[in-house]
Amino acid sequence: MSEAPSGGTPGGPHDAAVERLIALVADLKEEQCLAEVRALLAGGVPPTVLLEGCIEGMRRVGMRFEQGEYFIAALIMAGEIMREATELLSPRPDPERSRPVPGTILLGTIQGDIHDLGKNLFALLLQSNGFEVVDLGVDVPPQTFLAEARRLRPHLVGISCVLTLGLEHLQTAVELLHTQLPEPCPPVIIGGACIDEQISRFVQADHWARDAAEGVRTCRRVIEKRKSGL
Ligand code: B12
Repeated sequence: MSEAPSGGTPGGPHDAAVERLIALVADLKEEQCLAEVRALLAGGVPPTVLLEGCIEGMRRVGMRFEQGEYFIAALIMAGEIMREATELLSPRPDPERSRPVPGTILLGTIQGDIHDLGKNLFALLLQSNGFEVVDLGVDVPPQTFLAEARRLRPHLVGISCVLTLGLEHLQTAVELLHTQLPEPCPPVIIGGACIDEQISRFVQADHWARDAAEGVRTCRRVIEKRKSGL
């Protein structure tokens, strides 16, 4: 498999620095990695570029795990590095952008899955764009998504699914949300490492997003459309 960064602009001004960061995450060099993040931030590299680098590093950790080079302890370590890096890189709420409250998103990671770094990143990005987020946490059963959607009447329901093992529950959750709520039922947006266009169609989600930033843009678009009655 190729080791090229999945995001960003190849040949961009920060390429070398981001490559260094990716390698530090992939090699699980916690202290050096966080020091690099701080230094690059101070040097003016945009947080989004650094986050993409960290995510690419995590992807490489996953590949090494698949190839038998890393074991579960490495995934735990990588999770910790990502959590700390995310803290450093978290977008702060921007009062300018958050003036018209865009809406409420009910969010959680599907049953059987305890991966939450991607979900948390999506929640942070939503909040920094003025959305209200109700986070149900991880390992959330389909029935809980339904019960909370019925109670809270959110504008959208966001479900994170990183493990392929979660797909069956994801499909059930989408079906329950589509069939058991009074009209207009909230659209469902899904995301996570195992989600793509094909999976999204298979589980009949209304929307899917490749990454958290695309997810936020989709939520905004969907809510604006609904509000303007389109
Ligand atoms: C860190 C990690 C862990 C940590 C998680 C820590 C945590 N708090 O989340 C721990 C150690 C707990 C873990 C456990 C396991 N893991 Co793991 N893990 C990873 C790893 C290395 C990184 C995941 C990650 O956080 N990435 C960074 C985040 C930011 O990326 P992300 O989740 O994709 O999120 C982005 C987008 O997808 C999107 N997004 C995410 N959610 C949502 C939701 C919505 C609505 C939207 C719009 C967008 C969105 O936004 C994010 C930012 O753009 C991946 C490798 C990989 N390639 O992903 C393996 C990986 C996901 N794990 C894997 C496996 C197999 C496991 C275990 C089964 C291992 C085991 N034998 O026990 C267990 C399962 C535990 C469970 N029941 O969930 C496999 C999954 C294979 C599969 N397809 O099912 C992977 C792919 C590794 C591999 N290549 O084999 N893991």
